[in-house]
Amino acid sequence: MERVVKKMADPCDLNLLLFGKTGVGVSATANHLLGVNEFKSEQSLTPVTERCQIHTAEVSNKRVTVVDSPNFSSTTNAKLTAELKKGLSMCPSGVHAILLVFSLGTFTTQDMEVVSFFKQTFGKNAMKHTIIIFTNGDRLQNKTLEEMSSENTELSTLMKECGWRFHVLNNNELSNREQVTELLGKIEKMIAENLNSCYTLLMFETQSNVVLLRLMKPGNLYAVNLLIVVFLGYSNMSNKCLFDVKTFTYGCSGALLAAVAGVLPGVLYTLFPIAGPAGAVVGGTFGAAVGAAVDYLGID
Ligand SMILES: Nc1nc2c(ncn2[C@@H]2O[C@H](COP(=O)(O)OP(=O)(O)OP(=O)(O)O)[C@@H](O)[C@H]2O)c(=O)[nH]1
Ligand SMILES: [Mg+2]
Repeated sequence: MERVVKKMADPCDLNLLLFGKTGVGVSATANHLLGVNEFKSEQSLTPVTERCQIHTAEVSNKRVTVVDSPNFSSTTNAKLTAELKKGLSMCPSGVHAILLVFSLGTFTTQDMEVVSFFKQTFGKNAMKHTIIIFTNGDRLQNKTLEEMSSENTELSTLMKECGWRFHVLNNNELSNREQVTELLGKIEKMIAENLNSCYTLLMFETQSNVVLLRLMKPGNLYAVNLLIVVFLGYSNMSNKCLFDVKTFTYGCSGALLAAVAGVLPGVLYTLFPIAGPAGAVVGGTFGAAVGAAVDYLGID
């Protein structure tokens, strides 16, 4: 069962994590929120932000801490996940809100990839802490955001999952602090609904483990086990320099026996369904190691 730790923070503190596709204005939003120029933000054909960066400033009588992150598509998913862990560890009590940033006007295939990466990496728990930010508010023109989002199923689904919490920002209009005050109001409303709980590094890591466990599906583990068995048969055959079916079968049988021995405790412990195949893999590997040692020592 997933452990959800609710951490309380000083009500005057506000921790925010910003994340989005590269170039949509994540760092510009971070600067705009804090009224600073701490996060490098510029028009560029290559990603500008490469590491998570934290900065705290006082905004509307609150100590607001913002973590800017390297954005989706600027690195591999594994590296990005590791960097996001570092970012979350910068706020030990967790973040009150995740601001998921998109740019108004277009919603491309890459934006959809951001959405699926976000859902998979941050997990369901993150949704109640998420507010969607649309930058380039200067491009909204005559349509309402509801009208625009209804044109794209993925976007409207995401907005629904985030409880229709969104905010439009024009980062070019820095003198208009009203936009920031309004956003802080939305964040505070969400925090109250979440009883001041935070999205924590633990939740993020638990989600990463869930993704890892999905890869360890019983089917995958049995396939790995089969490979080990065949490999031991082959290595037994080549070690003995006897390239015949009998020697190959002996090798396979050794690994198979060890695999069965490994699978039994797993199957008995039925509460954990991957324990059976995982036991087979461990058993098979052990069988392979013993087989190799026996061959190496010349025992027949
Ligand atoms: N017109 C307009 N430009 C914006 C807005 N927000 C950001 N920009 C511009 O978009 C460009 C990219 O902004 P960044 O903040 O560097 O974008 P980022 O998402 O942090 O990008 P990387 O760090 O490179 O991944 C900059 O030139 C910003 O001035 C906005 O609301 N309106
Ligand atoms: Mg940036």
